[in-house]
Amino acid sequence: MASVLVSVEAGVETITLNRPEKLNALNPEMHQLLRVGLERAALEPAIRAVLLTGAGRGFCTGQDLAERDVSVGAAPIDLSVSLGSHYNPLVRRMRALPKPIICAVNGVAAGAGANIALACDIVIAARSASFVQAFSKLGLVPDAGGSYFLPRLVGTARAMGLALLAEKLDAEQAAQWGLIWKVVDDARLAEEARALADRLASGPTKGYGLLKKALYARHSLDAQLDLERDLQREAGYSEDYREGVTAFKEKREPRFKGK
Ligand code: LHQ
Repeated sequence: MASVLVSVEAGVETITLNRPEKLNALNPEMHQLLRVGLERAALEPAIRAVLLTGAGRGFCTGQDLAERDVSVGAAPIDLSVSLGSHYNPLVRRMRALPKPIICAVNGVAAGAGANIALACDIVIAARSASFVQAFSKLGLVPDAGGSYFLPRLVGTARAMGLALLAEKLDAEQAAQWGLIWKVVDDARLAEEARALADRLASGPTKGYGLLKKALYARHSLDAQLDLERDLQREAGYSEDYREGVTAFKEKREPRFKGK
């Protein structure tokens, strides 16, 4: 079985991290498969939403620590190499994908695994799932976007506590703090995540891509207003805008084509 499974059904590309015996800790092969999966999502118009999840009892525990030789006498490891070649391009690719990415956090999300979840556009978690900024336990700093996402999502005080203490934050608390969108019962996670993905995959895909650009931009109000104007111009030229307005006037549900 591949260490990352990719399947496409009804406009949704599902990417499943699949090394359950290691709680889906990431190795170079997984990064490569993730890259291919996300590139496919970017290129294929038939894919209108991505659903990211993990197999087994973990979502992802970040970098595979077994790959790091830290024995006495071993050469020091330049960790910037794997950030530069794998993690940073992954997070950039996720944020730049002009289609929504839903993350279904099925279990523990630790280290870079937690922050890859936070890089998704909507995160729903099983009640038994948890988030751990495990980095400081290893003497490291939050990476894979963590130092950016955490203070913005939960404020500096909570971000600091999470990063310094590296304690597990349960899914319920994560939702209460605004780190994630919502929590569902374990038995309902797959179904709820799929329903969300289906809903987004039948939405105005072009508009979603533009709204990602707007919400992830970090500008002054002045520059943001200009950006909104430019993105709205583009959104207004879409077929889906016509359909949305027509459906409103005809008092029916819109049938978006994603164009
Ligand atoms: C693992 C891992 C793992 C290998 C569980 N590696 N085997 C990014 C890029 C570039 C540079 C450097 O850093 C980074 C950032 C990072 O992501 S560094 C890694 C950060 N992650 C961690 O520190 C998490 C390490 N894992 C844990 O602390 C525990 O596994 C947690 C608390 C997540 C879960 O604990 P348990 O439920 O008790 O499970 P377990 O520890 O027994 O894990 C099950 C197996 O998975 C076990 O293998 P084994 O062969 O003994 O059954 C673990 O060794 C393995 N595993 N995470 N990251």
